[in-house]
Amino acid sequence: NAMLSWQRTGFHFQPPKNWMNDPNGPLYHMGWYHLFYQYNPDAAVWGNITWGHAISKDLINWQHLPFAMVPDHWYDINGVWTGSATLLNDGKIVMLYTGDTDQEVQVQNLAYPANLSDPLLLDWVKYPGNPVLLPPPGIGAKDFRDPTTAWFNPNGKWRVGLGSKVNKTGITLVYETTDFTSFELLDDVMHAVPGTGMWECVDFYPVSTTESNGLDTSFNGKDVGIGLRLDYGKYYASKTFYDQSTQRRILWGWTGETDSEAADILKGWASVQTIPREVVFDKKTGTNILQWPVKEVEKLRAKNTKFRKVLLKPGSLVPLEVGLATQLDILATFDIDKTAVEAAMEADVGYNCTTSGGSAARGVFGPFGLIVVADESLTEQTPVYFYIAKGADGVATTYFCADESKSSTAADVTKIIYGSSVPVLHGENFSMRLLVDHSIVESFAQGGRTVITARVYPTMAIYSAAKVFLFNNATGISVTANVNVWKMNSAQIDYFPLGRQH
Ligand code: DQQ
Repeated sequence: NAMLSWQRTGFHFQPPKNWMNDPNGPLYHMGWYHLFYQYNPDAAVWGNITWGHAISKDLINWQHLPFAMVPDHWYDINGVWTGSATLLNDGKIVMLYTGDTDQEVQVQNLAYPANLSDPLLLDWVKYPGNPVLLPPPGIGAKDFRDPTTAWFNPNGKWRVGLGSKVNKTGITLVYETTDFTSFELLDDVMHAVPGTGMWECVDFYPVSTTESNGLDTSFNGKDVGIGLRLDYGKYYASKTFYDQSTQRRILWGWTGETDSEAADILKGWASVQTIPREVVFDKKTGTNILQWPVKEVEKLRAKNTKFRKVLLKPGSLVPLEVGLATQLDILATFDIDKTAVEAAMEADVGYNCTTSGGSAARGVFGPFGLIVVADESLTEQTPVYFYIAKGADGVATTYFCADESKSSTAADVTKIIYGSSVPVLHGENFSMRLLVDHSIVESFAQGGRTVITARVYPTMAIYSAAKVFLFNNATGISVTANVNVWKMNSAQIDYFPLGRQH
């Protein structure tokens, strides 16, 4: 079926077939990036969870290796669940992960590479004394999972965070250890939020507020805690690691399918990982972090087409001739006189991407942006756009949205209009970057201050029928657009034992 085979991505990380979920234990070792992931070897739905394993020199081209860990002990027989790697000061690597036991109790287990001098880290040993942690008193047997990377505390001990809940309050438990086999639970939780339920895949890491490099997890600095959301779209169970070779903090995230399970079974696979993102603090706003696709993805950029100073009058739609538009990297900037807009505009209170009518609902100052994965007639289309609204306080707020509502004519697909506000500072134009890869669209506004990952399942806008447009549905402003479109080559994916020959 052409429609289903079109959905498979060209440059996002996917196993050859079957179900994948959370990224696990990412790390860099002896010249190789390692990614482990939750995997079902037997089907395109969740189950039999095993650790898939792949390596890369550049975070983009991958070699799949044999499974790192399979459910084969009483303490993980119902699944080798999510975990994280910690690089110790003596160069050793420890992996803590959650096992679902024969009694379906969530416990924490320790594993380590059999041979640290193997750059591929092919063989993993499960510690004979597993499990190393059982649910503590007061914590439910099914509410205790996903250990973080450990960080070195000034008291000379390692600390590990774990997601849990008490009643409906999501919490992060913290344990202290020196040897990763015996642990002591600290009296205080790290963080708790009533009403959020079970916290899965907690990730805890420092971000420098003064430097642009990433920080090792054990970096000890001042707490400036901010409550931000990483991605407003389909994005879950994310996990970072510190890449010591380039001094970057790199973020992985799992993007599941939003079509039906029956469709996943038909196509034989489910889920992708987002393009790894570098995470830095946004010194300009002082409030946001910036997420940006790692620069290595730019190696896949092929034919480039530029569109300069395209004037978009109110209500305009401009096709961008780029040829095959199924794998793209798009940079677009939009210029309007924002100060004049702010002065002129009436209050437009309560805009909300999800509930305000999507790209078709016209306001005075938006929406304007790009339309991707669209057929010629725009029966199927995925617009990604800005919308400027003025609050009751008189302050103009810019929203960044991705509208899936017309992304597919198929009925068995979830179609959401995603988005949130994004800071646009004085003197900045409006900018967005889109990574389009068949059924996934990752969108970054203002250098990565607000990010949205969407999944799209077109039935008509596939292969050469997929097009790109510029649009301006604002009634009150003209917008000038500058667009740079690259066609993206596919990543190179090798399967074991090819990877051994390196
Ligand atoms: N996925 C894992 C769990 C984790 C959940 C099981 C989050 O460890 O809590 O596959 O997607």
